[in-house]
Amino acid sequence: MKVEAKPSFPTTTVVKTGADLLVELLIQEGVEKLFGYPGGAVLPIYDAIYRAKEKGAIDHVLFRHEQGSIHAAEGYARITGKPGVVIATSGPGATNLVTGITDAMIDSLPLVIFTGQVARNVIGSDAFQEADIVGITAPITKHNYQVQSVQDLPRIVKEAFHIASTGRPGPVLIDMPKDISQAMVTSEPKAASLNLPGYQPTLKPNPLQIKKLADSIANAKKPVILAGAGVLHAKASAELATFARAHKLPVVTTLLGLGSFPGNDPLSLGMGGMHGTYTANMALYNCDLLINIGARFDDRLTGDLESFAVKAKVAHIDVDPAEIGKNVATQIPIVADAKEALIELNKQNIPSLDLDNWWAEINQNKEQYPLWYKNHQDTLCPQWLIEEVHKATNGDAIITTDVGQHQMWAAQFYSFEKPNRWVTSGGLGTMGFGFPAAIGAQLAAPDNQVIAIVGDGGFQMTLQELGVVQSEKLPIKIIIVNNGALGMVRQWQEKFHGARYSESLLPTQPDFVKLAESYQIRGIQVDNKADFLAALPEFLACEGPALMECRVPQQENVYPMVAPGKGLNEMMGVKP
Ligand SMILES: Cc1ncc(C[n+]2csc(CCOP(=O)(O)OP(=O)(O)O)c2C)c(N)n1
Ligand SMILES: [Mg+2]
Repeated sequence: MKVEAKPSFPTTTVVKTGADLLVELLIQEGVEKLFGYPGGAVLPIYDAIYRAKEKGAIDHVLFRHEQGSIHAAEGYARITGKPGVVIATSGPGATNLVTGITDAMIDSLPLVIFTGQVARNVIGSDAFQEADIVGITAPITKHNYQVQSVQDLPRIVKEAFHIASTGRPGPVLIDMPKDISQAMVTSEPKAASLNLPGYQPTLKPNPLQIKKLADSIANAKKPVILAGAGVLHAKASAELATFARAHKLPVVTTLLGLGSFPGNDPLSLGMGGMHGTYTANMALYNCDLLINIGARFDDRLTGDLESFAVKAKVAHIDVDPAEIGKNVATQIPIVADAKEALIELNKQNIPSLDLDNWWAEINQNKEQYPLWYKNHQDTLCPQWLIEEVHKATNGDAIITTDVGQHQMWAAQFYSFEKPNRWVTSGGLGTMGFGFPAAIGAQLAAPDNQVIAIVGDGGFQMTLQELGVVQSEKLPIKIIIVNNGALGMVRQWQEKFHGARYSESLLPTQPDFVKLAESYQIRGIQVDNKADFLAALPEFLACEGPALMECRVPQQENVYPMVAPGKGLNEMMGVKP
């Protein structure tokens, strides 16, 4: 491929610009949707998008803020397993992506992000809208690039999609100086081949380690599986179910692992961790063999590490070797893709286990200490409303959330029976994630019911994306759990800061119904059970988008809870 240095004098042999080449490469990668926002440094790319869009070769969704575009791309990636592709301009456009990039990194979501950059000859001169996005994102991307020659573009794009979506998925950023996008490509580029000797994720488990785990299972009296998002990334739910059922193993899921194993299965103990079930946490505390499949022993899951799984031998299956032994000493490390490991485990000849005593202990906890809440007569209880949404959708809707109390209630009370129905910001805990993520999920799954369950606080961080719902005519349903507060902060202040509600109450709020209506979205407000039940069927069934503001009591707390610094065996607020 030859490159003409001076773009202003195209020769007759010019076939396309660097930007056209970029868009072509995206189409070759199978990209159907771009999530983005234009600006000076990406004008050539938007010109190329215009041409490709006219031919119907690619679609672009215009957001109202770059943060919205990247959370939507995360929602798209979570539902499809394919990289979400984001475009933003240099400087403020690029820095507006930083929260989403960090979110995708910690929750292992595949993204390929293109940022515009000032032309190479002014990089480092504090040029207009210049920001060192490669430097800024070095610790929050799986990999990043700045393109130095248009000839490198085919290779870089190919590598970026490969790195983002293989092994432990994550975000990859490509910084595109404007002169590269404008460069004239004078002959057809050769297709790039992958050559990444330093990046070879281990997918197949070591057979000796699998055998060691099988032997440990055969000898276990109190085994438990901890299923994390790695099971979902590896599309290994069926293999997990076969494994658990073959040996009658109890299954705890992490917050991000919800749906990797059916929440209504008798073998399911529900979610573990800070707001997990008492049964799940006591099983993690008392087990003698902990089989972690694709979870990263996050502190919200483990509680105090000093008392975490202290009686157990720990096996950890993870495609990212850096996760194994990071927080919890691990006796059986297995570096592998969760599906590959489960396929091998399912071939092992493990004698049938006698777990009757273990199950008796677990089932007694299940019976005596289920998730609970005070179900007041008429008051619209947030936990109850989530149970009603579950009933009305047969547990089949895609649920996205913001971060806070409503997120924990959704995790607790919308029993996830199927994989890829749950889109939440786990590791970073990003308020404002839920609504734009729902947009991405709906674009990924146009025929699914998508419900964004958001907080009154979080929704106000990204509600500008109502404009996208309006323009794209997306049938998203938005449920605002309005407690007039930054509820989770209020709860911690109540419990741990002497009920001094410092800056956590939201006494003034917009009229959410009018706000929705101003975007031609149906809006309704309810504040009691009867009105909620009367409105719900039509709300869910209506063809277009709709927003329901649910006024719930401010003082409601999320229970049970492992207080900060406490162990999983020290839960407060379990059912009396
Ligand atoms: C971007 C961001 N800022 C601050 C926080 C800290 N934080 C965690 S939960 C929460 C309150 C969320 O309020 P709301 O969205 O109304 O949800 P609720 O807890 O009331 O259900 C805050 C401020 C955060 N997680 N993310
Ligand atoms: Mg709130």
